[in-house]
Amino acid sequence: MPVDLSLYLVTDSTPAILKGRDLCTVVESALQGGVTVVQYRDKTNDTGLLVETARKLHQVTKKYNVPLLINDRVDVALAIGAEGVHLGQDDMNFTEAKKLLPENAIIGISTSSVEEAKKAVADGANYIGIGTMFATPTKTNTKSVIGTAGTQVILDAIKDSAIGTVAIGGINHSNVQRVLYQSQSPKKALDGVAIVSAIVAADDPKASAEQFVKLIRNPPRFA
Ligand code: TZP
Ligand code: MG
Repeated sequence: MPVDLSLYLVTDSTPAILKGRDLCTVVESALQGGVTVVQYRDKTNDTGLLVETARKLHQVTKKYNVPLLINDRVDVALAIGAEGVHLGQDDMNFTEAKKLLPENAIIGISTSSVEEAKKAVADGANYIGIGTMFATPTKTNTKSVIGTAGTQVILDAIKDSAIGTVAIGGINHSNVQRVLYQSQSPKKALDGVAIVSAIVAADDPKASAEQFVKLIRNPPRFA
């Protein structure tokens, strides 16, 4: 079963974004609003805490039949039986992760260039995250901001592949339709958008996710 990447939630436990709320509650609210994938992204080195939180999140995502992917940490994904992992260019490489994870695990790779995207396709990744779309305070150490034009170049380079594609970085209600519309290459569309702050930091994560779902389903009103 291919993953529905259309509204991909990436979590963030930093106080500026989570604002003291309980992560599982925020994620459940976002799931009620229509999020289709959840990536648990937490840069703490506290492995015990990561496993504990991932396990709690998994209880929630399973209720909604939505895959839970773990950022960076193949060991945590294995420990809790998550549906997959999301790996950056500096994390464990695809081949090593593939060897460790169950056959049907989902493996996504962060890419910001044609070269990285082509490698992910050749490796057999399930999907790529493409970005950074727009500069964002949520992640300031990004290699590059590539915008809709850069995203289009990457999509064009992998148009013959069935790999999933999701854009990330600075995406919100005001620009999501432009992102989806202007990034398309003639033969390869984005399958979805990955969002952190516009959902996790929202006063009402459910309402925010619902609004994204509406905007994603309705074709953009501009050319
Ligand atoms: N990778 C590239 S940008 C980014 C990540 C994890 C953060 C995106 O966060 P936001 O709040 O949706 O801009
Ligand atoms: Mg990483």
